[in-house]
Amino acid sequence: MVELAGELEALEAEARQEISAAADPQALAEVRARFLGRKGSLRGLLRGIGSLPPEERARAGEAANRVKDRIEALVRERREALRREAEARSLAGHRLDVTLPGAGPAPGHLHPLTRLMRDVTRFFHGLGFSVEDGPEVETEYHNFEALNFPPDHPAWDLQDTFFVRGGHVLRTHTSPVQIRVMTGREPPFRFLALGRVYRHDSDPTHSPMFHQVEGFLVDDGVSFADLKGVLFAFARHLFGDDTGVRFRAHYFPFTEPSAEIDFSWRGAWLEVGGCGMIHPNVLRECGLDPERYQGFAFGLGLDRIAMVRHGIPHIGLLFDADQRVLEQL
Ligand code: FA5
Repeated sequence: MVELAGELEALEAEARQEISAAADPQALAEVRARFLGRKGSLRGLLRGIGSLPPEERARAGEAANRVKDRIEALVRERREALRREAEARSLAGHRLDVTLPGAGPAPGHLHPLTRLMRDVTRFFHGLGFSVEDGPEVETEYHNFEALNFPPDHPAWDLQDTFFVRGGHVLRTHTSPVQIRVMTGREPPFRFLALGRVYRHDSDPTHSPMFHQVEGFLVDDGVSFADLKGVLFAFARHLFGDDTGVRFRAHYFPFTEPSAEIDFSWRGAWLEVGGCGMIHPNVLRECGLDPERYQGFAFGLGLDRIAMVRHGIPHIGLLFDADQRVLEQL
């Protein structure tokens, strides 16, 4: 019996040492199995109990059970200590800094064309132009006839028109706003009209729906030089002080003389629109005396300007509403 007590004591001391050395729950489970498992050291010791006299057997059994309970308690303690250590390590690794700024929703921004239209409007406000509006479903009269397109003239096809039943079209340009604004009013006029226009047209630089800005000024003594001055100032506002402007003789039924306008952009010429002195027939159609009043008008494509400003290779990218593209603009 004395011998057994000594062996139990040694076993307990050995278990205590190994338990406190177990570095993780897996190692701890192995230590426990080695000492208390079915093939463990304690069972091995107890096998000898059978050879003891019966009165000693019970005491030996009790002593062994006490050792077992103590080892179990040590394992529990160590398991709990390991759990606390792991928790402390995890907390230290995932430290929460409550002073960091929160992840708010990403701020949106205005569409590049909206920004451009606001910029254009602000610039022309500075020159005394105010903004007028017109319908996108327009009468053939305002879109063509009143602008001096002869009826059934092939010029109607120049603009690849979308026809709507009942003498209406989707406006092919912003010029009909000239007619709506000038009719029944007395000059001086200084107006701007911006918005969507439509043409049966589609390729990397042409879209069936696009945007124009129309500017027109009517007064007495207005000349082509005034038109040039305004467009030069506008080009420089848009693209910088070394921007060139080029006028190429052209034909529009509603202006005479007429020109196409190019702005220079990084060494290349970019066709931005058309312009000219408002045709006497148009002034007359609006009830104005062409002997007394002269005016200039211009119509520029805004999408092209937005494309070069942002380096967009295909006009469709402006309208696809692709978040990945718009976020870059
Ligand atoms: C006109 O639309 C005339 N109304 C401009 C004008 C106004 C002339 C006042 C005289 C006086 P044009 O068809 O050239 O002109 O179109 C003007 C500009 O719109 C073009 O230079 C181009 O920049 C743009 N544009 C034309 N078609 C498209 C299209 N399908 N997609 C994108 N931009 C276009």
